[in-house]
Amino acid sequence: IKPHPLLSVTKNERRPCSTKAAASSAPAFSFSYQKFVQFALDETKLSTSDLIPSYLQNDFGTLKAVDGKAELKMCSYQAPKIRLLRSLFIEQSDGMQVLDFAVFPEAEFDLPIFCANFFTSVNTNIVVLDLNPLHDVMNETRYKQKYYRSLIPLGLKYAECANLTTDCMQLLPWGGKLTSESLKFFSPIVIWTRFSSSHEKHDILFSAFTDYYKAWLSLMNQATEETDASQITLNREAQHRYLTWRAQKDPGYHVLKRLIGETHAKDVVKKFLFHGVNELGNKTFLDYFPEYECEDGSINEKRSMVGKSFENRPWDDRGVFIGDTFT
Ligand code: BLA
Repeated sequence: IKPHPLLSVTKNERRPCSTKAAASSAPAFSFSYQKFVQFALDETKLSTSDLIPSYLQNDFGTLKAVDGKAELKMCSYQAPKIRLLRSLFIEQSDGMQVLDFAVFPEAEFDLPIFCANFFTSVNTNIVVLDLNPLHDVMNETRYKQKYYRSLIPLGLKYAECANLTTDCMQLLPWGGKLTSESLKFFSPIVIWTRFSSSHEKHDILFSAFTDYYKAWLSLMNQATEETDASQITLNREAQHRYLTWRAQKDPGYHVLKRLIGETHAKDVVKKFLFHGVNELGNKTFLDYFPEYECEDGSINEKRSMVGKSFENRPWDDRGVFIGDTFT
């Protein structure tokens, strides 16, 4: 069997902006998500000459964890079609690393939201990489066709192998059951995977990140501004609903709370990571997700009301949803 071409990805060891090499107590091999951020920034600048720092940079830069063992580095930008491009990179001396990188379009564009969420600990990596759909891709075909039809081969490159021949292997296989509600925010090309760290896997992940990011930039370059006010309102509300979900239920929150305490964690989530949750709309979490309401009117702390499901990838190789439908 020929080795898969992606298994010999060339190493790109450029050091990004303000990053020093990994801490001295870094794990067996040194690897850093910071190069992902640098790639994305360089590539965005090639696509849009108008990328400028966001005013959020004044309040969200570098933070030290309360125990002094981890550092959080945040950066944020905007551009004519980009409401917010922001990145949170966390590095802890025991080898834990986190990247939360997202790009949110302006409401005049119905572009997907670029989403890269990577959590690495000594034992495991938890990865979500996707162009999260702004609108429904399960029941409506128009939006799905508009953005994902041409991207299905890209999804298959990393997630599938069933129909390929000799060099077939699943590079980033489906990560198993997940919070059922999350799936509605994912696209047919989502990469949801878990793996133990290795050079190979991290190289493949970098390759997937660069491919997905270039695909997103190309959609952005082609996107034309919506002028119909009611469509812009729909886009804005869809983005607000997405931000509301993530600001309330993101699995990263508990890690942030442990690192920087509850007050800072809430600020980072609501004012930085999911900035817009207080600005783009007035609806509350329970307006969007009423099934989370407790008898006393508070929000259920559980991440999922439905439970976990989707043991296997619930899209076929044409991007048709084949999972059980759920409410
Ligand atoms: C786990 N993170 C997960 C899981 C998903 C995501 C799907 C698997 C657990 C689950 O079923 O929910 C990611 N979920 C997402 C994303 C969306 C979503 C991106 O709904 C978007 C709509 N993860 C981070 C950050 C940290 C992090 C920044 O993105 C830490 C600061 C940690 N994620 C983290 C941890 C777990 C996890 C520790 C395992 C714990 C758990 O399963 O709850």
